[in-house]
Amino acid sequence: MTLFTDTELFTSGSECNKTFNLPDLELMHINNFIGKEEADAYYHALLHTTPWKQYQMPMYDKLVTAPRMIAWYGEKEDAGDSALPWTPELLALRFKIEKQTGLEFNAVLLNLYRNGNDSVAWHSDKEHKIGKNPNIASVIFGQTRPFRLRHKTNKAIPQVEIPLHHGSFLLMSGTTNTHWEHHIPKSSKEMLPRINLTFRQVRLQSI
Ligand SMILES: O=C(O)CCC(=O)C(=O)O
Repeated sequence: MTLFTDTELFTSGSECNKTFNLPDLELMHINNFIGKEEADAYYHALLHTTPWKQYQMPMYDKLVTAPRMIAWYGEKEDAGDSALPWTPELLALRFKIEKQTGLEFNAVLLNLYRNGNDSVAWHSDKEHKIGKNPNIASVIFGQTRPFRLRHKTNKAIPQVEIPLHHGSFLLMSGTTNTHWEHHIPKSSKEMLPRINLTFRQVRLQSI
């Protein structure tokens, strides 16, 4: 796969880390969680060495190809037989996130958005695998894309949009995933690849 690699174009963001005072929403957002040079190195390593796969997702009565590529890592006993073994890069990121949050994670989903056509539709993460009020910790490398959140039932609550920059960190915790959905929209602008890593707490036994 040939992809753009010019990370000089990536911005790490300079705005302050914001707190969001909205019902049922618990977010921790940190810009520059990983410095530019280190973020560039992670971006290149992950882009070129990850065995990216197309993902077939069920939609109504058929399977459709998701508009992004994925890779799934973790211990097989927690994350299932399809999970790849942890790599040194992913373990280093996991430990950094665990230190930041005081939480433990045992699996990570990598998403590759190759360009502006790639996206993720409005959804919340499946509860049967990650528990009712899961903690989901993301690290982002590459193209800044807007991350949108909307309340599932109370449409009077404004949507939230966070531009997630190269090297940034976002934790969704508490009731966020139960009451809010999130989404990365498509864009008609020319876009470089974006890699998102979502660290999760999975328990196969609870299914
Ligand atoms: O790419 C992102 O920031 C979001 C990824 C996501 O929604 C997911 O993996 O469920």
